[in-house]
Amino acid sequence: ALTPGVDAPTWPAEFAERYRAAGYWRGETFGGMLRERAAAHPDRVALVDPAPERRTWTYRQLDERADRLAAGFAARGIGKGDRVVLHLPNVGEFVEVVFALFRIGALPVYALPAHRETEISYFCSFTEAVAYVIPDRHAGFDHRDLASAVARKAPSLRHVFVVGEPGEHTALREVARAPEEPPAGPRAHELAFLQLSGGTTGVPKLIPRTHDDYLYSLRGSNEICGVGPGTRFLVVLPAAHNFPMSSPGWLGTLLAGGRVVMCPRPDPSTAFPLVAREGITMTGLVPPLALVWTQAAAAAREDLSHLELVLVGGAKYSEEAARRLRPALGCRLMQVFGMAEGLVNYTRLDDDEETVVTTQGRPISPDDEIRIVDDDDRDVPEGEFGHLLTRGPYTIRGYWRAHKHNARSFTPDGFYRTGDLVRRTPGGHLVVGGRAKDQINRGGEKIAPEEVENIILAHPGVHDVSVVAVPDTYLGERSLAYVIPREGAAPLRPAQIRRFVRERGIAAYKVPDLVEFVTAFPQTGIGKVSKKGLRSVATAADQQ
Ligand code: J2J
Repeated sequence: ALTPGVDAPTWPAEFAERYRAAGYWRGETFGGMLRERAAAHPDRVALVDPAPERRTWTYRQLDERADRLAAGFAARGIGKGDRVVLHLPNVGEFVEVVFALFRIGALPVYALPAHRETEISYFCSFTEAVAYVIPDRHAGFDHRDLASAVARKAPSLRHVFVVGEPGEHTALREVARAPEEPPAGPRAHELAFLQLSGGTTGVPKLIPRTHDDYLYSLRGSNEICGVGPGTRFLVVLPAAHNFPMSSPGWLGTLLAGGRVVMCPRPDPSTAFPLVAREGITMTGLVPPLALVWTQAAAAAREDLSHLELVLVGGAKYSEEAARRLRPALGCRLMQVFGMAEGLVNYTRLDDDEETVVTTQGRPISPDDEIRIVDDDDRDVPEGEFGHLLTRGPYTIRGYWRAHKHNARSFTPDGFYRTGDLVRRTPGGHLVVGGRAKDQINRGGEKIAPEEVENIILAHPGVHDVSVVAVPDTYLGERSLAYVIPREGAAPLRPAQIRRFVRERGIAAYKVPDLVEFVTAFPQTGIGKVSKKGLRSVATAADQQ
């Protein structure tokens, strides 16, 4: 399960050789990386968890903690290649557990805090996970009950580890034990973890990333963003998401020997005091949050002067909003257009203001291959919009155990079909101009309409449903479910559909924002529902 190529396509040998020769892939693992950092500067603070009372980990303490937890996991039979679904909010234990799993070569599967029974059961069953790691309660929700329900459904699950009070499960604090002989860790070309795709299909796809490829993207990101030992990075977005993890994120900061500070909630009233108290220099935000921070900064009494750089990405950031960020927060702005599948683009620190506010940056690597093509995979004329295809030293060649889907998401020569529509400026920067994939980008949170449609279709009063994006001034997009009621069924109200979806146990951001009842969907030539048609109907309605 660990070797790329078995459960997912990997880079052909000639590419791997090239990436090694270029010095991108250095044969380093995450476990080894932390060991080196701890040897180089053992007493420097690596990690701060400010809530409820402030806890810190030096590099040596984090390294020792990872060893002890790794020993405890190994003693419970968790070994190389095993999958472990990690469902923790922004707490220090997130980092401890991840490095413990890296040490033994078990693969974290990064669930988002918002995920609920539908998603978690799927991750546990599909990956045949042996363990599931949760907080006791978070944001008013008891994860222990969720874990009990999931354990009944996923036969592979042998352990539930709880940060806090364990209930009927195992307390994470009981797991650590003195390390005996160090376990044979993973090799750098093997998988490090499974990241989640935003998704366009009924179930989320899993993204297999290796130590080699991910560490390269971190090194590249650190150089571009100027991350160093003095960096203090605030993890505002969920730590499990690829953006705050790697662009340059908490992993990039640890690689550079800097300090990671966990932010329990993203609102300015929580984050600004932390920025001031912890002397935060860098963070990453999605556009709606950047807007909230920009507005709140005017009235803020906290000292935000340590903040040097804010990265904004995950969804399209409007030019007007981008122009206001720097004056309001007194720091520099960098736009980032990335994806968990690999390719990450940044504007650069030496780009002029126009480039920073009007483009989404250019790739990390000179070996990131970019193609911009029409519907028939032919290159469009330079400067015109087209589909973005990419291949490179940290972009996957296929999803994990999804061979059929891979044939559609990748070209025969290994380019990933991002589903994004972009154009390239004369300066080589990309401008995102929309999307061809069937996905809703709700302020950076991705929704696969098919997943929500499948749930709504289970409602007895529903004949058919189509979920589409509608424009929204704050979030960029919201979701709208067009529902065709079943003939003869009792009349439905929108709230009933929304409640039905919520009660199925799904992430709250996937519950349709709006529900409308219709008698038919717009049709395309071949008689299939036209999502594009539905979107334009919705847009027109929105503008009335
Ligand atoms: C427009 N669309 C964007 C942007 C992502 C860094 C930053 C973001 C992600 C991420 C990430 C966008 N403007 N600036 O992993 O490391 C949309 C595109 C893209 C999809 C990927 C990172 N930045 N997007 O958002 O895997 O549609 O990663 O294909 O969640 O988000 O989503 P995701």
